[in-house]
Amino acid sequence: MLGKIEHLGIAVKDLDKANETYTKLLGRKPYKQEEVASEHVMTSFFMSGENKIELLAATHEDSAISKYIAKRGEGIHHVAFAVENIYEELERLKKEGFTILNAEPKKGADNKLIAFVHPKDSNGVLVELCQEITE
Ligand code: CMX
Repeated sequence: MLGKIEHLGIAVKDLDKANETYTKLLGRKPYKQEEVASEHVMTSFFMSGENKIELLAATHEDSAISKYIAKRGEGIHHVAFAVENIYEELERLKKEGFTILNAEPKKGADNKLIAFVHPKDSNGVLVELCQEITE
């Protein structure tokens, strides 16, 4: 079973400008900025109450974020759900017929193991599973 919404991912063209906008909007600064080289993204994270927002900007033209913005413009890119055991959940979702975009979970931003479900299988929403890395 999936847990709480861990964060919302928002695709942005210019991370510095978006940081300024979201700092004004939320009334607080990002608590961290982190590059995920394997995904060709630079991210920044904000808390709003108990909720987390991730801004994502492409660092390379091959990034999923560049393609997304070229096709659909800036906006909500993915919804991430916390899971306790990502391997078990991926097996469950595969059996349910969802297309998993990663052969294996991989290390994402903010100390998480992550994997994605194809948006075509979830009503146009890219779903991310994320499990806290504890060791
Ligand atoms: N949400 C909803 N739909 C999306 C989407 C998204 N984030 N990204 C792409 N799509 C749609 C496209 O609009 C397109 O729809 P149409 O067929 O109706 O035109 C379709 O999916 C195919 O899109 P595409 O541009 O041809 O892109 P690809 O098929 O090459 O890749 C996807 C799409 C989702 C498989 C790929 O982006 C992916 O593997 N994403 C997971 C990894 C990722 O997003 N990494 C960046 C974030 C990393 C992080 O959070 O750290």
